[in-house]
Amino acid sequence: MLKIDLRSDTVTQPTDEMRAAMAIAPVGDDVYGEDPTINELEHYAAAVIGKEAALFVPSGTMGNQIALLTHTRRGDEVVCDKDAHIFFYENAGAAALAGCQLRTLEHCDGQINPLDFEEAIRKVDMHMPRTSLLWIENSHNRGGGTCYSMAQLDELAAVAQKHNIRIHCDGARIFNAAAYLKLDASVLAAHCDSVMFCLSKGLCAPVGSILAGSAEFISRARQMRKLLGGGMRQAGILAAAGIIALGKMSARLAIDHANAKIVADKLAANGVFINLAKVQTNILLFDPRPFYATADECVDALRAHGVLASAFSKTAVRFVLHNDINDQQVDAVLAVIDELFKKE
Ligand code: TLP
Repeated sequence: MLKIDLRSDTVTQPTDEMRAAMAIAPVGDDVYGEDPTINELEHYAAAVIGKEAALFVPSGTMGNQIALLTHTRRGDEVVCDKDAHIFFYENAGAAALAGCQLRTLEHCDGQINPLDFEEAIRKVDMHMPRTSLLWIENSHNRGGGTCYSMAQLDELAAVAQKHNIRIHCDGARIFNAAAYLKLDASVLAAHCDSVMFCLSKGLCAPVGSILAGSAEFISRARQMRKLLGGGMRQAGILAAAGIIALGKMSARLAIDHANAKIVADKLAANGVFINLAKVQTNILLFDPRPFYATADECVDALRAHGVLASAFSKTAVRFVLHNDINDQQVDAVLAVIDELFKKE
């Protein structure tokens, strides 16, 4: 039976080259700082993203939580948008671990308006928390893979600077944003005091993410990683795949974006409600009504035809294109769309 997995780019398999590199990677105890492959990945990642230092962490979630723990004090307020991964999918870690309150703002396709941000900043008052961090997500997952433009980032950064607030970028898919905007990822990260990006999504590494920032920030972050139990030992085996992910896999992300557009155009042509302007990267969201009453029903029908997708809300289905979806599989998805979304 056909099985095409569009649930997420987290499902990608490591490439043969990654597996070969993993088999021969020199390793050591990373908690002692002695894993040469992890050290190489961290130096390389810092250079690619344009920061002084970087830290290899087991997951994007841990990278985000370490960033919060490192930037904030208990009782601080962190401004993010109301669909941010940190708010939606991290088990209230901001409250449970860092003791922070998230101030969630409305957004436009995942992007926070600088005026809304400025309005949300607390004045100095004994009754109020300190606003210490602006949290942005680029590309934006629940926004549908949408990206901040450089002009939007410039404006947000100007407000943050004026109020002495630091910026963290959840850049789980920052290389997708960079490919869409035709900019270097380091340019997109330039205004941010810290950035997290995932090696294990569109870049296909089996495990791991990077947290990057100033040398001082990363030295404190290293301690927070240990606090959370994320100090790994001979994990150079994983970092070896990460080096290939970083060096070779971002150049092909445009293929996933082109495939996402092909699938989105087909959905639109069949009368499915999808905002084509929002299909910028490898994620697409669509509303399956009136063909299916709910996203869950649509996901079930797709699964019965061999296509796996995610229900993102009651009325939003998510497809994610990635390296393991080739041209034939894209064609097969188009055929399933023809079968399941028929105009009367
Ligand atoms: N996103 C996953 C799910 O958690 C929803 C997915 O399938 O898209 N930031 C962003 C923007 C993410 O999309 C994700 C994962 C993370 C952080 C967390 O990364 P991991 O899964 O490595 O902890």
